[in-house]
Amino acid sequence: MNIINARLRGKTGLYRIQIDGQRIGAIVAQSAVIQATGVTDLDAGENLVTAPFVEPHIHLDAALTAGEPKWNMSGTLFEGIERWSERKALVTHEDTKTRARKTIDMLVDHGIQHVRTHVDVTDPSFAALKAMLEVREDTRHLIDLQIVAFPQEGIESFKNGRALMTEAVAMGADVVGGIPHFENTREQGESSVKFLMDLAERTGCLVDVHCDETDDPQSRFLEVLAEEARVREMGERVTASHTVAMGSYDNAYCYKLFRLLKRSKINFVSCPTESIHLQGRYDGYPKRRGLTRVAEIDRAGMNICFGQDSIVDPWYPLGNGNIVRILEAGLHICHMLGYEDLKRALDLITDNSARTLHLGERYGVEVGRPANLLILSAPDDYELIRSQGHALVSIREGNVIMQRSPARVERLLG
Ligand code: 17E
Ligand code: FE2
Repeated sequence: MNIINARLRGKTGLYRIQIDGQRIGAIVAQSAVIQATGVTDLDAGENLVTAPFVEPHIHLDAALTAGEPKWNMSGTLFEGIERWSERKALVTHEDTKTRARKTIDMLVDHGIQHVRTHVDVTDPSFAALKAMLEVREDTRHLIDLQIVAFPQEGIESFKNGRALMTEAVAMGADVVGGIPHFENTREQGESSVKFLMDLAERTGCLVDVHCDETDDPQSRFLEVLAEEARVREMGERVTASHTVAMGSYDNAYCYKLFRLLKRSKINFVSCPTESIHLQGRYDGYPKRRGLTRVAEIDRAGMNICFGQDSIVDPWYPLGNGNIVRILEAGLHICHMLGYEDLKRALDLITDNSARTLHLGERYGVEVGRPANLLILSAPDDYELIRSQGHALVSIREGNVIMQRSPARVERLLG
């Protein structure tokens, strides 16, 4: 199979991408637009062909539970955790699998093929984790799923938290999580980070910590995580999610912090729609945006990407799987609508996210890599955002797994 008349990010002109079985066999420059020949060609129509979109941060175990049994009325993270704790008591194996599968379908419909999901393991029954380990296998033909052992109610401040984390990794979680800002004391927050880094180092897991997801400028567990990563030389395998307290740090502290962050080589995930909704809730006016310093992290040469976090759960009532919507919102909220940012905006939901997930050579439009590709509805990053475009075709290991027909509008008067 060939994809013809394709534009590639960072390159000029048109290309033919030859797919040999499950791999990209060749990428050949075309001198002009060519005609498709039957079923062997997919015509990109002079639009972008990219590697799949990535969802680097979502909670599939909680998806589609908003309002069950009660709605989050304050819109805060902390009420979300309370509401989820009530819903968690009702979680079953089948309920989790059904909701996760529905949500994965939404992601696939928007061109996502790589997903990192946090799964709450502060539950001695491990009902959600057991279900999600099955979902990881059941959906391999659609997505690569990384499972984070996520201690929603704390490692130190939840009963047997350390043992639950250790057991979750032994059961097959890929990534070690944490939530230091939610632990009862600062000491517990610090010791939880040291514990989870030990666990990851011992088991070879990646690390992704919900870190400083609060407007409290005193929440400074990011420096602990970064220093642990630096000393152990694990930074490229470590991710700090949210870090929204950084939006409230003063510049003097942040200047010093950035030196450590750069040396640590850790990755960052921001969930802009979630954070603009959950944070700033204890402010009057002026009201903080409650996001991390996305543009500044990017400008400093560090790796940052965007995630959706929630789809219709106790923390966020909306969401439909469309990561381009998150990108558009994030660019607005983070003051990143400058031309230079728009030109390369897709980095934030493709290459940067793939680096966060440590996908290495399993990802990218390069000869020899898996034929996991999207045909988009626009010729470049800027136009995809402006037109609120979509992935029109999603190809996985050489097979078309999703095709979207663009909406057709009829003008009745000129
Ligand atoms: N849990 C948490 O601690 N923070 C979040 N943003 C979500 C779940 C969605
Ligand atoms: Fe999260």
